Amino acid sequence: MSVVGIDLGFLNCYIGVARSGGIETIANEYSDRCTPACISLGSKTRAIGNAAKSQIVTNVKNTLHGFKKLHGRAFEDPYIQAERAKLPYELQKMPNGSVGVKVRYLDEERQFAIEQITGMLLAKLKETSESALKKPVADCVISVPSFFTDAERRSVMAAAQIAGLNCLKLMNETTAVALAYGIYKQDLPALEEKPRNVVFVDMGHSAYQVSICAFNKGKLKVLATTFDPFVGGRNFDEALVDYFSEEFRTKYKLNVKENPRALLRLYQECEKLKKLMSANASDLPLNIECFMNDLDVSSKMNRAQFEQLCAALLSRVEPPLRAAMDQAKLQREDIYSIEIVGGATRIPAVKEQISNFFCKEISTTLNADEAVARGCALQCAILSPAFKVREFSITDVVPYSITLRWKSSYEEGTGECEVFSKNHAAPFSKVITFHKKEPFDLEAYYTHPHEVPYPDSRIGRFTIQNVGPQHDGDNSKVKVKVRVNIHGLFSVANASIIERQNVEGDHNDTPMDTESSSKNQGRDEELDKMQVDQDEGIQKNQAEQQNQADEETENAGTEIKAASGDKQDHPAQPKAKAKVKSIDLPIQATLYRQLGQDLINCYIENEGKMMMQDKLEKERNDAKNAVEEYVYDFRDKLCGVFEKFITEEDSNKLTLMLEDTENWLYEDGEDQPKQVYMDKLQELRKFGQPIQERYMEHEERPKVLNELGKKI
Ligand code: ATP
Ligand code: K
Ligand code: MG
Repeated sequence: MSVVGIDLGFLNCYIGVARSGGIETIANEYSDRCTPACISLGSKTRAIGNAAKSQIVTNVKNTLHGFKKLHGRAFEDPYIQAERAKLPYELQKMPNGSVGVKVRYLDEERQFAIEQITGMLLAKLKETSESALKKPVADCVISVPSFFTDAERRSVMAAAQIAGLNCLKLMNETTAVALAYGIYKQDLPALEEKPRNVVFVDMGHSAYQVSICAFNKGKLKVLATTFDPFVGGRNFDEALVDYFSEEFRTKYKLNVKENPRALLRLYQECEKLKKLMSANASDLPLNIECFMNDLDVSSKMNRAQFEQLCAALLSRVEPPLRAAMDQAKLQREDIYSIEIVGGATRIPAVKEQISNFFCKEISTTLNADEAVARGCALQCAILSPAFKVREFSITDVVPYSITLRWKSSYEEGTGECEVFSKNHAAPFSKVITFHKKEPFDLEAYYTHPHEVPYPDSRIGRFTIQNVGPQHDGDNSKVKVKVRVNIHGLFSVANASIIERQNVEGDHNDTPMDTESSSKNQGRDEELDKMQVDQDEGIQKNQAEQQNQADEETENAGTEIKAASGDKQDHPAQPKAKAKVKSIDLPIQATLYRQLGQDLINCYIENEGKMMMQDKLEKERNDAKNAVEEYVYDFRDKLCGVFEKFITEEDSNKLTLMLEDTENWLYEDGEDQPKQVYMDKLQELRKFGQPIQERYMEHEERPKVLNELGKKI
């Protein structure tokens, strides 16, 4: 079984694999370890990765890039509308209200959901892994920004499913980096010692994330994550683009923003210039030939000017650092080191902001491009039963606090309670007890809508069904388990009703009273009561982590715990005369922006069709190329090695035929079915084969004679 970690970047994707010798990042068919997050749809085939990137400027409307943050959002979302105004391809509202694209593919107008697009990219990364490892790949760990909400995470999970991947964990990018940092460190403090606190900073193309982790031998605990989801390398590119567009408007009277192709070229050139400025502080040129209206344009910039231009962006580096320190309740002197990754942290002014804040040199020992993928591969190896890795426990955090609100349509009254606070350990389960007579709804949402980087703060609604009163008409005790799972997803995992039976004696002696003892029975009738029964930290050792990859196993395990708790209470209390029985209740969940499995299945089927189409198209092209190659090879040989084995007349005839075939390839034969090329090749071979045989025989003869000679 292969073990793969995928850094699903906004601009650049990387694949890490665990091999017996350690973690490696693997290269694609272009010998490039970075695969651009780019998909180009054509009239015959799709190009994904490097091949697509080269089409950004030539196939403007059908080349998709910059789509990572279109996941899990409503089409009307202000972020989507702002992106829509800038993206060169067309966004489309999907029937379920989420985001898709409208493109031309196979000479037809086609619509794709964002999950399908990321699905295509992930399928490509899967294929790259498979051809490098020479075996099938399914299990993987995929990175997501720590600030991704439930809807975004679920959308990426759906994309993985469409790609045929079995995502064992969605891993927060900065946590992956922390794992890549910690697992090889031999000198971490012992468990009973003060932990080593390390700050991880990742600024990529689209976002900026900070996390602070506490390390001890064999474990890491995330203390806080903070972020600015809207600042990254692309904002610096944009600042440059705005500046030069303005300059070209006055200098050359060009309206760059109205010409999508010119604008894309300017973006590419500005990105290059930005990178050059990281290495060089002096004046650097920006030249673009035939930019617009056949005009060549040129300008220049130096680092000081760039920093001035980006002052507002640079001022956004500090707040998340400060917030992380506040949330982790640490002082600067508590920090052992600051590790930075992500392409945009190579900007000297960004580094400077970070090191100034901590009054400390920053460390660049991690591979800035590959650390996320390596961490994901390590996590995948830890989760995979097929792999032996050093034990390392990882406790992540909940990025936004989560509140449950409840009401029932049958009774008056609502209530609410924050079930997970920001930076609460995750994965984590809690059992909450309600006293109810009727089915009821639990509405989960992010407590502070302003913290969530999009307007909709709902997570989902969970209806606890089949709830009824006790035999005596009293409220029933309903235990509800809520959890944030290994992917960082919230759910109401299960619910059960505790039924009293065979009551013969004092009702008040039932075990439930230990929980409701402080309550006035009368008030139970009016209002719902909730209390957090037990907190189960479930990130203790590797064995348990493995269980968590398998939701079923884990749920079953926790359920038994909850049930056995009741049973133990009961016999332990000599006064108790009632028996209790725990019965599981059905839960109906409605998750916001969740794709239905039917739709996902349909997308899986479509991806299969597109893959088949790509495969057939590749085979067709290969068949065509084979004809072309044969023509060139045959022609070379006719005036070379074959010369002695063919009459001049035949040779002339064949040369003419080869010329005809070559012309045909550029004209009528340009676009033919695979079989036509195969037949053509067969036909050429009919002429070539006999000459080839005569030639081979001649070549072999001396050798054969030689061999014979030796034997005699
Ligand atoms: P995200 O993390 O937002 O999903 P990503 O992981 O695809 O994005 P990275 O590959 O970490 O992003 O970084 C890409 C960004 O880093 C681009 O904006 C790129 O221009 C920038 N970058 C790379 N090298 C340099 C450099 N030497 N100087 C300045 N910027 C650089
Ligand atoms: K990346
Ligand atoms: Mg990244």
